[in-house]
Amino acid sequence: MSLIASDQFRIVVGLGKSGMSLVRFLASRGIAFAVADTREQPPELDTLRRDYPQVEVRCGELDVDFLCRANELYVSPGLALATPALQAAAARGVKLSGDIELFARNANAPIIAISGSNAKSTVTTLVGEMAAKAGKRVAVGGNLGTPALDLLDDSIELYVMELSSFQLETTDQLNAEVATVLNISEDHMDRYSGLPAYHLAKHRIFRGAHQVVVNRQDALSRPLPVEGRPCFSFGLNTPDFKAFGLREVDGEKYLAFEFQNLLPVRELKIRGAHNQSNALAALALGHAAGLPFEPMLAALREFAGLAHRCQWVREHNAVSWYDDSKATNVGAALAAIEGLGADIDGKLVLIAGGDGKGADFAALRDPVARYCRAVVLLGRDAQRLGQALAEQVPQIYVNTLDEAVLQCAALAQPGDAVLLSPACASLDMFKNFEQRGQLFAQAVEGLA
Ligand code: UMA
Ligand code: ADP
Repeated sequence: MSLIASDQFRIVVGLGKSGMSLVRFLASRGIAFAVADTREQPPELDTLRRDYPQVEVRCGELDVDFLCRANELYVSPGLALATPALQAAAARGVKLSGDIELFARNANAPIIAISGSNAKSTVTTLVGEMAAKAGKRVAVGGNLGTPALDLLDDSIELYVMELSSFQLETTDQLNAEVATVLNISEDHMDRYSGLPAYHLAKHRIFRGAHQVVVNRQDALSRPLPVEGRPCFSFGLNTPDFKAFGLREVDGEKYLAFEFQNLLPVRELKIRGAHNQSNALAALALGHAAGLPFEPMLAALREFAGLAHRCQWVREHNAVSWYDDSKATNVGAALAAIEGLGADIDGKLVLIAGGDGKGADFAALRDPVARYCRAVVLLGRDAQRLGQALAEQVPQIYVNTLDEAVLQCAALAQPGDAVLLSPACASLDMFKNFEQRGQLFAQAVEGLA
């Protein structure tokens, strides 16, 4: 492959899920490429060697001269663009791109594009189920589930894509039919210089979008050049024109569009104010994409929520236990504490901690003081988290999740709820947030 002119040669940087989807895509189109990964043993190495033995792979430290053999690098989301070798290649004229850019160039159906700090997976899944109910041939994926390029299929009528800031960094023109940033709060501060840089990455989702959906209650969700593009909004307050929100009639709260009541809130299976906001966001996105209300509302009535997102696990001694392991940042834990805290008669016993990704935990101080009976802290940033919550409520430090569950069982009183909502990533102690949630549920099931 070394003799191929550089203007026809690509290098896939990163050999995880996205990298492997790029390999399949490029190989299927007869495009010449090689692969590089900074890890000695990237996760898909065996698959690559088995299925594409002719493809050159370089593992370990990135070699700039090697990267400069390509005219374009497809960089995996897990690898920061600031990586010196990537910047050196870019300085020598190599274009940095990614799987979502390629996906957008090759998708032959409208795209609903969903980003935000929290609620992406919930809203993406909901919109996918709404579209399926409306009889559309729909593909759902991206940061959630199947990598974008593996979804490409000419028979698809609608793509519903969850996109992370990492994926958007390498995307120039998404050209979505409808795009949204559901909300913005601090996340991934170990990768960005601050909130503005993170915000900027997320807002690339609006490039070339035909319509936008904004969160009325989060100014940071609004793209600057909104003028001239159809725009729908969602929020928990009363809706006006082109807006989804909540209306109350005779003590009954409804999801509503403009002046029309659509569905009583009590018919939703998902709990908490944050989930009402998610339902409204999904309706706004589906409506903008032309889905009729009836099937969208049918999907909403059936949707019981995703695993590890404020998921009810068990009732034990009149205490309810919830797994919100997916709350990997402060904003998510905040929504869960406030949403669930306001919904129960008793108090919360909170399990939190893990890898804080450089976040500032101060925003948790007041809601914890208001809703929590005690906090049980574990993981790498347990001490830092405890200091931010200082003296608000009793703090108990533990080393394992099993220990945390035993402590909570002793602390909780009838009518209380125990909530695992860590405000931190899981990777310091677990394989991923799913494993953290599963081990929590196991320990809870095991309580005598
Ligand atoms: N890595 C290296 N060297 C490399 C390439 C990657 O050390 O050369 C490391 C990264 O730092 C990271 C890990 O390997 O810690 C995985 O990175 P990756 O880019 O290979 O990841 P993929 O397996 O391709 O998975 C990615 C998304 N992962 C990330 O953005 C970290 C998956 O989202 C996504 O489902 C998948 O593509 C398919 O599109 C996961 C995620 O955690 C769920 N996303 C973050 C989040 O939701 O907060 C953004
Ligand atoms: P994402 O894919 O963006 O991580 P998820 O739908 O998986 O979003 O939800 C992750 C966590 O975010 C949930 O566990 C919950 O704690 C929190 N969450 C859900 N909805 C909202 C919302 N509307 N605003 C803030 N946090 C939310």
